[in-house]
Amino acid sequence: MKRIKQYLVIVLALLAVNSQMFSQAATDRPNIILLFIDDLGYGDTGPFGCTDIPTPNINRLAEEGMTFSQLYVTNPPCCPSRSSLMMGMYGQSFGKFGMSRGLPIPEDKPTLAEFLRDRGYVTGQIGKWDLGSKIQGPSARGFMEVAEILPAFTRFQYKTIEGDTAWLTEANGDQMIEFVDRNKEKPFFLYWSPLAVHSPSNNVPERLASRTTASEKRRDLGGCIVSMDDQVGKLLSFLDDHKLRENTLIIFSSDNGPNLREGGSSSPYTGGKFEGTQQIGWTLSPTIMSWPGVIPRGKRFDGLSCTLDFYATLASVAGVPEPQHIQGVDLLPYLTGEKHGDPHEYIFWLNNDPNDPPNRHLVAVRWKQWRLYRKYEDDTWQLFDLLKDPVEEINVAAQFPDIVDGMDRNYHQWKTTHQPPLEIPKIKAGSNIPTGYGWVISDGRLEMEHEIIRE
Ligand SMILES: [Ca+2]
Repeated sequence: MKRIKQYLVIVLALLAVNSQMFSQAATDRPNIILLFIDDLGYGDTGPFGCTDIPTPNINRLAEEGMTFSQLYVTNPPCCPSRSSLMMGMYGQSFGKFGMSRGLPIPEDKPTLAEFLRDRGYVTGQIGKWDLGSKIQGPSARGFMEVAEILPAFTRFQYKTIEGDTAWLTEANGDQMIEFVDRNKEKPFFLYWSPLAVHSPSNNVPERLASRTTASEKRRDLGGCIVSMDDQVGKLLSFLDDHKLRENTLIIFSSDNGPNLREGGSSSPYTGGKFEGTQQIGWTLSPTIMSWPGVIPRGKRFDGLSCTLDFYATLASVAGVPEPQHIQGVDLLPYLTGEKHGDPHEYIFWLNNDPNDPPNRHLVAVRWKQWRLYRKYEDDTWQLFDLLKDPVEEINVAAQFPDIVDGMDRNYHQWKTTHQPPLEIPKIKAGSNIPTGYGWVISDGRLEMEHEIIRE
């Protein structure tokens, strides 16, 4: 704690310099809020067809923005997905081919948070980090205000300072308001990456679960989703009350598909965590972008896109050229109607880390309505027409050999961009965010203490 207070003093001085430097140039920049939910399935919120879990606030976000029907994570699950998001790169480009927790993200390229910080944004993070090596925590890789981890005694239950039991997701909503309130005069970038709605859902309070009409396990998951939706509502109300809504771009998305064992759904597709990692629902993210006055209201975008595009899009929103390493596409011209079609002609997957469990191995390509798939590199390709067969039951590879060949050729071309798999350094993976009720305030270059494991 003493260590944090020391940093606080140093950092406030740095912030004062920063705000002077950027206050002039940054006044017209919109605020950015990225809500990156954990294990939220494509079929588990209202805008994407869910009817048994009420999500009025996410519905409102969709009505005030655009939904994405074909936006993917390229590197499932949690850790690789977040690593790719924060770098704007396929994980394979920096040697990450599976879960590989503890593998560093590149040091020679800016994270999304570092990029926006260096262009005058106050950057804030709340919740789960789960990327990079242990010394690459959020305070080390660009986040200037990081909410401490509340002292939880189950995954989602924690004790308040007064000693009462409370629900973590609801506290996260309050933390979002704290951050926005503190920084509402400046351009800010808030990254909420909650533990919600990851398993386990079984401790969810009855007052939340009773708001859904879902049954069995899905009822508990539904309660967790309802709580997450409440926080979106809390955030929207605060932005409204302070007249910030028009000047704030909100991106809502998920780090991978639903947990099927918790009753999650990727309807109308199939797939998800554990038994469904070979179907498309494992990598399809229910995504919304809302920026009133810029992004059209209530429309759906069907172009092929992925979470790598968030970095490129946010660079564009910040009004500065994206760094050269970015492999994503600026989505804004597609949303405003200047461009049409697929931002990506192809999207690729290759999860073949030898340490990953068998169910997580996956090789796939998306092109037009087609999905080319195999579990291991030595397997024969299968081909699915997602327009006619969204549940991927009919392999049509034999009927369309030219399509298989073309997608295979592009897949091998993509593989030439990979770096060899990296070794995980002997530094323990895991969160280095302190436990407590406050915030770590820094310049986003904090060298956190870390534990070295010696061989
Ligand atoms: Ca996840």
